[in-house]
Amino acid sequence: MGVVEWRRIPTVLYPQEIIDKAFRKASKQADLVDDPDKYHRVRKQMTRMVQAAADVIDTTLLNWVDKWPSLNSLSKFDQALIDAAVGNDEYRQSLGTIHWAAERVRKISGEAQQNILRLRDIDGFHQARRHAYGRMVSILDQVSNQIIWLGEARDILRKLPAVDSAEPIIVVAGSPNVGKSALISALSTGEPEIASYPFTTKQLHLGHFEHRRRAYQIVDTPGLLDRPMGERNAIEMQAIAALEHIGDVLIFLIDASESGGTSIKEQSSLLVEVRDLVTERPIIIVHSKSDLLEETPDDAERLVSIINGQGIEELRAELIEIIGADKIEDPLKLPANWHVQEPELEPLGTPGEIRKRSEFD
Ligand SMILES: Nc1nc2c(ncn2[C@@H]2O[C@H](COP(=O)(O)OP(=O)(O)OP(=O)(O)O)[C@@H](O)[C@H]2O)c(=O)[nH]1
Ligand SMILES: [Mg+2]
Repeated sequence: MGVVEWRRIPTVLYPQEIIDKAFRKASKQADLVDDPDKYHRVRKQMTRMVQAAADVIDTTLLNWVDKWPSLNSLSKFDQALIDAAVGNDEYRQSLGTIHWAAERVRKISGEAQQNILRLRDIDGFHQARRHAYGRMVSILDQVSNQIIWLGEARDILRKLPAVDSAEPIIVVAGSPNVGKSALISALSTGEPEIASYPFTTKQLHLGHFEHRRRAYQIVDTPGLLDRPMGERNAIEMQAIAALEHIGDVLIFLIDASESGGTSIKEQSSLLVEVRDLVTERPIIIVHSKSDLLEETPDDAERLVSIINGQGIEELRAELIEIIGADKIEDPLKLPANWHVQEPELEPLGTPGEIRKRSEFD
């Protein structure tokens, strides 16, 4: 499971554009036919037109089906994001229908070519070609909704964050304006990428740093946790559920200066909600904007500031340590918390019984 390169997915043409492209190519192919005998020439031309048009349609459609990743091959996080963004059922169904259309068009072409072979008059050749074209257009009409869906989905999916689930991921959560994006910039080498979640108009940041050849990715959650869970719609819940599936560590950022506009009390209750949601990853609590704090809050274990750099390198070191400790160094060694069950052995019986049994073998 690597990173989904939505940006590499080819543009989706409109159904009419596919048809135009196919028929244009087919006419060019017909022009290339060179036979002094009209009967044979037209027969060859019509055969080539049908073949060429079907080839264009069929390869265009199958190329899409091919380039779009199969949902099952994706990380749970990507699946959850795609579900929230465009719907996994629609995704599967659209690709399936388009695959069906490609097969139909290929079949129509085969049938028409057979037909032309059997016919004995020039008018018949023309008619067979026209008939095949009509059937191809009708197939594309039938799947035009799916094709249009695919084009729109591509535009949405291209903006999703491209995280590589094979590399460590750090998620930064917290109330609005607490400094999530600023922290990601401070931890990142280079400018963070700008992406979006499908359910908020806010731009999210995806940064990374490297340590011992591993790329640590850091992604934030703008606009995802701005409201209490009870007030959310289904799509937003899905998005938040995606958080469950992502990341090795979650940083929960608290702005004790309250300069972001959310009271400490509200921030604490958000933390309780996040703890409920993210049960299988370590959550580390970090107090941001330490430069603005007049006194250190009692419960502040980690203080960071992007203004004077306080705590940033310490935080990075801690993240590396937490994630590194998770890694299984010896591939044969199981993690400490794994329960190894002794196999239940059948009683072997006495040596005498065993000997008797083996005599029958
Ligand atoms: N003084 C000070 N200001 C900070 C610090 N970190 C962030 N800020 C400021 O706080 C404001 C919000 O920072 P962002 O990084 O945009 O916060 P955010 O959590 O990403 O906000 P949303 O994405 O809108 O939820 C900005 O004006 C930052 O400049 C800090 O360490 N010290
Ligand atoms: Mg932000």
